[in-house]
Amino acid sequence: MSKQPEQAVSTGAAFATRAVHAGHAPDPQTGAHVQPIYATSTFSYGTAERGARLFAGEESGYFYSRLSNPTVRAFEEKVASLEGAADAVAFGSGMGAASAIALTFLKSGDEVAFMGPLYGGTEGLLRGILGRFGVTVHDAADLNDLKRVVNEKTRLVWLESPTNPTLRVVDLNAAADIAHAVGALVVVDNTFSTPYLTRPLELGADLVMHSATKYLSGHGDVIAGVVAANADLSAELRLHGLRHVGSVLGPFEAHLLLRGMKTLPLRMEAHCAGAHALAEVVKDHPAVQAIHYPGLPQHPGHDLAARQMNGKFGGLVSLDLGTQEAAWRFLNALKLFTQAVSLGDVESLSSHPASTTHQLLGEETLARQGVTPGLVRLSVGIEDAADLIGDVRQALEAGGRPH
Ligand code: 3LM
Repeated sequence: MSKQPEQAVSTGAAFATRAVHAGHAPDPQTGAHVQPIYATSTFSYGTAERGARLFAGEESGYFYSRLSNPTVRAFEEKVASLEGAADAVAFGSGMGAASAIALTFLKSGDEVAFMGPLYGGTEGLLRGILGRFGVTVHDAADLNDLKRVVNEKTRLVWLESPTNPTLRVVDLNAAADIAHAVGALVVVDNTFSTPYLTRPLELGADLVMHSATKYLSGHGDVIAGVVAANADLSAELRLHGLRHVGSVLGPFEAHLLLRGMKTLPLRMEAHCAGAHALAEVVKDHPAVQAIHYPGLPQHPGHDLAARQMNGKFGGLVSLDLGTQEAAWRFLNALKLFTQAVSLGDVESLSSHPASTTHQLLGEETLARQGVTPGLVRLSVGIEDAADLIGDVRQALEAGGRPH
């Protein structure tokens, strides 16, 4: 058995090759073909001298799984490779990643600007918690508004594209220019696009975060988060946001993520094709008052999405059915789309954002951000598109008639 570690995949390899191979290689000791699960909290450093060197950062190596673990490290390296980042740091959830960014890079007196809507939990963090620590938060309606609210105190500009749940496409390059003009760092939550469609670091972002719970995992069996960035920002985030805050990803979850990410390109192709086909069919249905899908030419962000999302438009479709009653009737009539929050799973999921994921934002904010009572969010899975379209059609028919 060879003791030589095999070459990790080269950075020049294509995306699908890196999705399969980046971050791990057959284990040099055993030849194990899949990255082993290192279920250990601590690592023997052998001598007191080596322990001191590890803690002083004079020698690199594993010594405690809150700081680093080989299975988790493989996941971080795979994400870094796919996002085109120097490094990545894994967290126990998407919200763990978001709060680590806030606690690492903000201090009292700083300001944060975001372009809403963001995922309800992220807005909850920004609006509900940061104010208590003396951080001022601005909600910008569009790029002009963003330009107006940023100033020399702005430390972070927080963006999502497409937005959850309204699927607005944000011009990341233009927003990054506005942020950098005042010296702010740009955080892009890339959960909805995934690096297969959009690589925000190439468009000027400084930190790219994910709820890895969603498309990166793809199978609805793990809660996880991750942030990709350059070496300096990653090191700061690992030291303060991970080591001193502690939202840690476990090795079993990292294993599931590594397995899921190998098929990210295949799954994204299927999600995008299914969502596009569904949007084309239901857009003219009389029960649909508005449809939000960046792949439709009438979507205001269509041209931008075509450039920014690798010619594809994602796996989410939001429909406005006019009233909460119509939305709920529709959701209750769906058979293949499971009613559940979350998204990006191989199974199709459906939800009513105003009463679930975004409920805490309150009526006034929801109305301003377009999260209307009639809005339903469909996360299109990888089932047969004709079956999914048939299900949505029958539920639209049923939704038109009160029970
Ligand atoms: C949801 N979203 O159904 P976790 N960023 C984005 C997200 O969509 C999410 C997070 C961060 C949903 C979850 S709501 C109770 C269920 C764009 C999560 C947070 O901490 O891994 O859940 O990520 O929209």
